Amino acid sequence: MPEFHKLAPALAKTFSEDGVVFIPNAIEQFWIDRLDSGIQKNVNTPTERGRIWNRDDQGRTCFYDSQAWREIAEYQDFIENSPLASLAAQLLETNRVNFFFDAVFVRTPGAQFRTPFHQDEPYWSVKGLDTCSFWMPLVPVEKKSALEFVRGSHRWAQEFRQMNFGDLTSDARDQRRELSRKEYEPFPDIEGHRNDYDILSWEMSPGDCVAFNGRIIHGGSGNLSPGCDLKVFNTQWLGDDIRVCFRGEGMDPDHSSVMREHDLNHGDRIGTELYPEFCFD
Ligand SMILES: O=C(O)CCC(=O)C(=O)O
Repeated sequence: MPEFHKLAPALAKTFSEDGVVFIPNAIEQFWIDRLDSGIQKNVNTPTERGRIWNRDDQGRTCFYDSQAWREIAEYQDFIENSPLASLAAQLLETNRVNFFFDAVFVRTPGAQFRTPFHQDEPYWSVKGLDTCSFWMPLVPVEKKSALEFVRGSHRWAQEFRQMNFGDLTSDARDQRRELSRKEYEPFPDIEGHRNDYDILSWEMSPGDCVAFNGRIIHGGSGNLSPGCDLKVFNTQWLGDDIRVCFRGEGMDPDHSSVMREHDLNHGDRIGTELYPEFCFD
């Protein structure tokens, strides 16, 4: 049974309106230490999905891996027993959430690489508004190095052309196709017109997390001061309106094969042992 961490109800309203909330002291030190040891294992022995997202000319890197939770006991323990499931359920104002997947972003000291602005849910094998992701640093983060969010953008109606991360990482697994029959809006140039947008970010300490909707525009992180590294453990959770969605553009992570093996097809409600369910009655 996961721990329950009671949130002030006002946070769910802010989450719904802004698409993002900062939750100080969400996680106890016990979990930070546990995840820290999990990340160490993960970096030393990446899964087949692990990759260096960016390496600069000084050898500083940003490592990415995902869906390692069944292989790394510390991650599995955290997902099944930490208060995160309860936080997701409260923010999504439901009593039932499913775990979707984990991801880690590990930058070496001084790494400057910033993740381009994007939305997450358009890349996924599911569709819907009821999603909640947690960006959780295991080390202190200066505001200039934290993930940034465009307030309220999860509710914008446009369907934007998302970044092809394959152009950035030269990794085939990051490739995204362009669908000729689909009309996309050009992705807004947030970085070039920062003053035109309401951009939120927070200075953070280990134990704090930022919860955000999978449709909110977000990016940044990196820009680390000399000597500062950044280790982030990230989890994604799914709520009531989420349905399986196989997308022609390509998916990351692409769960279509494993979903089909578990009899989950386009349009189905999420479930099965692939996506464990947590109920809070
Ligand atoms: O930490 C980062 O650089 C990127 C994080 C991100 O885009 C995400 O968690 O969805």
